Amino acid sequence: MGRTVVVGDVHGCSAELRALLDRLAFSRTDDRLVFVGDLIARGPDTRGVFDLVRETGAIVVRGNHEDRLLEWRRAMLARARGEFALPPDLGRLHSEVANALREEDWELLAATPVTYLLEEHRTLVVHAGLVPGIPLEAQDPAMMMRIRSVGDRGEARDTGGSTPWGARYVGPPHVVFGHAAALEAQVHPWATGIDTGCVYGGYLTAMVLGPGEEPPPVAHRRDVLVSIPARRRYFGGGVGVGGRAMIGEQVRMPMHGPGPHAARRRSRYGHEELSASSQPRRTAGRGRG
Ligand SMILES: [Mn+2]
Repeated sequence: MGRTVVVGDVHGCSAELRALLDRLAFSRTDDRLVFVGDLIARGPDTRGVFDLVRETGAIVVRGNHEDRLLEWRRAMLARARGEFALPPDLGRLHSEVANALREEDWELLAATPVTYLLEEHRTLVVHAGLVPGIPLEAQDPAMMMRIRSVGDRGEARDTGGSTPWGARYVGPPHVVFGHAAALEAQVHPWATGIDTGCVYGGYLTAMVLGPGEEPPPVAHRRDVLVSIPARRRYFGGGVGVGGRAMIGEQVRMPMHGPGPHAARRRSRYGHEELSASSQPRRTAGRGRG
């Protein structure tokens, strides 16, 4: 068995996904690929991402975007059978995705689990996160695809807040998640958020673990993270330039590329990645995922 590569929210950014796998010299025979979900929508090439998932035999954990499409699909199929069903209003963006998906894409989506346990790494992959203090088997799947923060009394919130859920969570297992986009990975003692906003012009980030390796302590967590910059901004979610992570927040920056926030250092893989020192701490943006 080779490495395990867990990839953050792709949102149709197939070119960046290919570039990331190339940079890792990903081996389709030896390495294992896992996605945190939200493969689809907002970006340019959802179909190309599905093709890559099939080519690599990857595991896909269900994101809130996939969940919404599946809910729509279930209702439409029920209607076709003459049953009463109210499909959710998909909106233009998701309607385009729904129309672009092929039968094999739907089958792949329908088979996605809400969580995936990587036993050898003592790590759980989930799209958005867990409610701290609640056993895994008692977690609400809908919230596991949507949680961002916890309130003063520890209650789960699907909006950004001052306390990211990961800051309160105590494992094991370690949790790798996406959904809450920010230019820098979220690094907590027992959780790592790897949605670095590729579709918003940020980065596509992966956690790369060797055989049997567990995510290292906070001080060394970034040693197992590899990021590549987006080729452009595909969706106006508001990644700030100049190092300000404003994804999905009120700040709107002019449309242009990855921008000057891209201070980098060399990782152990010899790749560019986000610099811990020159990036803002995770105080600002939590994306809409
Ligand atoms: Mn999401």
